Amino acid sequence: MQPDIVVTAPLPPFLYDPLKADYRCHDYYKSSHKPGLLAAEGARIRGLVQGGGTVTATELLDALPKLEIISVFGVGYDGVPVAYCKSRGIKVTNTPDVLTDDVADVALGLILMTGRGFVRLNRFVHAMEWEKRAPELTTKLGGRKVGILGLGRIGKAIAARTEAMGMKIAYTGRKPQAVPYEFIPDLKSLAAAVDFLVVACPGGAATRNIVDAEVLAALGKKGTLINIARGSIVDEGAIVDALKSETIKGAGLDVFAAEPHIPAELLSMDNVVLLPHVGSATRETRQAMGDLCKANLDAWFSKRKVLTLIPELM
Ligand code: 8YV
Repeated sequence: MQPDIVVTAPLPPFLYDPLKADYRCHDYYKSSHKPGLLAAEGARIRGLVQGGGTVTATELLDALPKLEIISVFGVGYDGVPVAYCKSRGIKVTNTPDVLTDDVADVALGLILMTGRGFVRLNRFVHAMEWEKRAPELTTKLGGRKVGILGLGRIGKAIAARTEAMGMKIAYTGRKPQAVPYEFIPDLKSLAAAVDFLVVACPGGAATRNIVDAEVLAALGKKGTLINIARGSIVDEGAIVDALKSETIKGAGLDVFAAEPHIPAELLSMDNVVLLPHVGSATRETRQAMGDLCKANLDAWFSKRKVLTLIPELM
């Protein structure tokens, strides 16, 4: 008999269709009567599929007494109550590695777009301004310093890309690593030392709003904030204030606190580049993420094994 699984996020057809072929899927995300769905099917459900940013409430998991595995379609699992899952022996898997390069490309793109003013200059050409005057001069990136908050797989891929452009690299994190980059233990000091502060650490309670008004003040007028990780890590009100008061030079943001909502003030600013959370959004990578998300479920239900268990549960 096909295992019952519940789906709590919108999934692309290249993941959802194969899931439907092998599992009895219950679409909690689209359901207009969620309590009814849980009452009717909850006791049978053995798997849950969610997105990277999806917040899974423990109340939902309480209604799934037979749940064995949560397979996250994404690398971030900040929306999963990990301690709760551990206590119930629920496996949690994610999709690391397959998206690392694409997310790092977006960070590099945001550095180029903000530092070299490419988005503003693109608008300049479209508005026929070039016919009237010379384009602005921007900032040379070679020799500038990038500070990476969270030197994990994605942070390291960002370091490799920016290093190739002749930029200097510093980083902060829980501990120094065996890498040829400068370790600065404290986030505020890192911000003070760099031209681009790149947020690349996991979201969740431990990192909520750690990039706050003080860190942004330390980044200062020379500095640009880049975020490709989670909106929750940066105090969004503080970014708006810092940009409005020109406390920082600019920002390149792919992630936001309440996606897809973006604070109106950010939309009208010229020194901000905004993307709609597209770090992993290439056909190739989303397919690979979908394949891995399903492969984790398949391995669990056929062999009681998973491929990419999250580190906290290892
Ligand atoms: C995806 C992400 O947009 O991997 C993550 O943690 O945030 C993104 O790659 C998301 O997971 C799709 O559900």
